Amino acid sequence: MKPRLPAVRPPAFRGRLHDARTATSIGRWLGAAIAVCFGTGLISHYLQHQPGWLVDVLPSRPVWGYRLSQGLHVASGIAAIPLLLAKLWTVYPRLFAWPPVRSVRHALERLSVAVLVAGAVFELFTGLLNTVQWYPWPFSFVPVHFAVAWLLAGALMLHIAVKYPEIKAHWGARSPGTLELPAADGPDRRSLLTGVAAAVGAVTLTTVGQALTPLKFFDVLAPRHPDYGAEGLPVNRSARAAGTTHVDIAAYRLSVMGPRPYVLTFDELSALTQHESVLPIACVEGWSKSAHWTGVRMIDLLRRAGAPPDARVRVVSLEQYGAYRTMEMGRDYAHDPLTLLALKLNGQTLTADHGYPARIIAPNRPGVLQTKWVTRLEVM
Ligand SMILES: Nc1nc2c(c(=O)[nH]1)N[C@H]1C(S)=C(S)[C@@H](COP(=O)(O)O)O[C@H]1N2
Ligand SMILES: [Mo]
Repeated sequence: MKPRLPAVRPPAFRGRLHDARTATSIGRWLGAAIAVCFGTGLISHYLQHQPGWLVDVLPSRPVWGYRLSQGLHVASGIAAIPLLLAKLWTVYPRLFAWPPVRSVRHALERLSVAVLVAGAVFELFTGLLNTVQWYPWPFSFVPVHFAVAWLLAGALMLHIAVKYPEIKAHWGARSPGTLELPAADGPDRRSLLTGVAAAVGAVTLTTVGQALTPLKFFDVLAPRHPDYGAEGLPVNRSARAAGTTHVDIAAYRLSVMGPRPYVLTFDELSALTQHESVLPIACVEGWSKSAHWTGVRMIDLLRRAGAPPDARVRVVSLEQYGAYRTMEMGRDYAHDPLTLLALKLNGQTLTADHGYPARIIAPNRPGVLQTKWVTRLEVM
């Protein structure tokens, strides 16, 4: 005998694919992806927009920290897209539930779902477009993406709380005691879940190589490929866009302001003790690549200016306009022996696109703070 269908389910949605068990199966993976995305998003936000009280606490190690965290942020966000679509497809018959509001709990549930769906769609959409640096909206991406992330996190907690009884009933591999559902999973559910897993695998495999270089061969869909760019390293803001294509090297000066300020020509800078660091550029947009950098240690430049051991430093670029022409470094970063004012990349003089004549490279740092075309350091 067929189990009786609940009255709220219209006849068109008879299959098991729209039931609470399927919703739970997909929901826990979606929830996990959102949790990873949220956590790594917070890390990214606070590393890039360091609030005053954090500046001197943020660690410059591990060197690969930001690369891992931002790689996970973008990968979990991309994986969440097919998961969200599958989840919405699974639960959409509930949109037509009648009556629309049955109780206070039900009203709360529907409200949280509305915020949840809108927030999730907004975050994944704006995040995805940000990876291709396309901003077809009138607001600024970072503060809005950040604010809606909190809204989404709140709505998700509420949703989990409201749905807790159903989630609990359907969590296990088999759910004995749930009358609505027979113990065995039909091939329809298994096919759906396999299809969703395949979709997640496919979008992950074809994009994750932008940060996880051993998989770069499969990187056919990500906006960047780790190997395409001058000196085998992608370029975000080009010298042409920044107006720094033709730096007159005879006129170039590095000024270091501090208790004992000084000015160096490019030749004098090149004559200082050179050090090597192997560090990645890890762009907030998701691509990342490690490279071999040669240059003068920041700590040596600061000591020479008589900077105290807990000094921060402000870095100024030759670039005239642009959001990233200046940047500040906390104590840990400024005094990390791996932090360089780099003059060479992979053994060759920097190209204009990579920041000729001199650029910052520091460990565990978002790409946007790896300032190019550096002309001034200010001890703070
Ligand atoms: N002066 C300046 N430096 C900059 C930028 C910029 O716009 N202006 N962009 C940053 C960003 S977003 C990234 S990801 C890195 C990329 O470095 P690359 O182009 O050498 O790979 O440079 C950073 N340095
Ligand atoms: Mo970047």
